[in-house]
Amino acid sequence: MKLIIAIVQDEDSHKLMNKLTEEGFSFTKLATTGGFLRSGNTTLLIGIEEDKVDAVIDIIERVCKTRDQYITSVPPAGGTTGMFYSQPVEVTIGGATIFVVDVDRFKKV
Ligand code: 2BA
Repeated sequence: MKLIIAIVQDEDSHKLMNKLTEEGFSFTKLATTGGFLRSGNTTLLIGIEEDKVDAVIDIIERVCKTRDQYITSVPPAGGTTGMFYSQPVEVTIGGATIFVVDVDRFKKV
């Protein structure tokens, strides 16, 4: 058993969840925040058999797009000071950041 942790952009999340559901995969959606941009993204936890990992990654690759975003500053986590750039900086976000981890034990009670 494997757990895929997929961090995707909010813009792609509905289409990805629809596609995973259509294909019969179970998952949990978490509303998350990127540490660099401090803006919302979506993390999906997808528990699956090892032989299905590639199929899920294929779906994620097909659905999730890269997008360029210009930022002029990195918002502070909680205070009023942050890091400011004199020029807008372009960052390319996504398609998706994917971790595949082993699951020692999986049990539903
Ligand atoms: P954020 O941390 O908000 O990062 C958004 C985008 O900003 C990143 O896109 C990358 O292009 C850029 N970026 C991130 N850190 C940077 C830095 N120190 N300097 C310059 N540019 C930087 P992605 O790489 O596609 O990442 C999208 C989201 O995936 C991230 O949002 C974060 O939530 C997650 N992520 C990426 N790598 C991760 C990792 N190693 N561990 C955990 N989460 C990760």
